[in-house]
Amino acid sequence: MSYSYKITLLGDSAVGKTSLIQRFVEDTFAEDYQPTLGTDFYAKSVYLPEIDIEFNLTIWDIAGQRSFREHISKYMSGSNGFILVYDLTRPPTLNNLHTSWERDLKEQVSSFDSLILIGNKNDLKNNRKISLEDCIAIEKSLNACDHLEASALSGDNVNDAFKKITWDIYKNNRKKQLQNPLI
Ligand code: G3D
Ligand code: MG
Repeated sequence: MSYSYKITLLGDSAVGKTSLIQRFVEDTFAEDYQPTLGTDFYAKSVYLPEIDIEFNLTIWDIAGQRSFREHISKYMSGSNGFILVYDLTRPPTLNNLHTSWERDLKEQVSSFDSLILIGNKNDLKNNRKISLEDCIAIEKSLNACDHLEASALSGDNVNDAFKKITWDIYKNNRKKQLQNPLI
């Protein structure tokens, strides 16, 4: 049996969405910043040894600029999971997850299986401006399955974040199927 999931990354411009995807998909980090225009998507499979299953992931990278926001519902629909990304050195990017991106999600996506939070750029230890308490408060209010601090630059926690959300989607899908075997 093969499993295919769509995972979409959301968050403000320049928090590192494209960099996280590139680290995960190609294990590279590009210094030259090319803002994402519109939408890109990538494919990568991930193997979870605990359950001996390989998952085919399609990962969608959506531009953070406000001008694209009204068009994004069609890209977000059908996503099994969302990765909400903020920048540990810029507090407004965390608050915007709560006030702006979460609102878009609620308005535009009827249902999804999992949501995880990534605080990116944890390599910039001296520039960190967000406390752990603030992150945990937002994690709770968004009802996220987990919250990870990661770095696309060093690679820290990047694979783990994608594996965790894959596992959580799988688990929640199984739960739904057991509750309603006709799905
Ligand atoms: P976006 O797709 O969310 O808009 P990008 O963000 O992936 O394009 O990254 C925006 C900027 O942040 C880029 O820098 C990129 O190199 C940097 N960046 C992304 N991830 C990390 C990280 O983990 N650590 C550090 N230190 N920088 C990161 P520039 O300078 O090109 O704007
Ligand atoms: Mg981008």
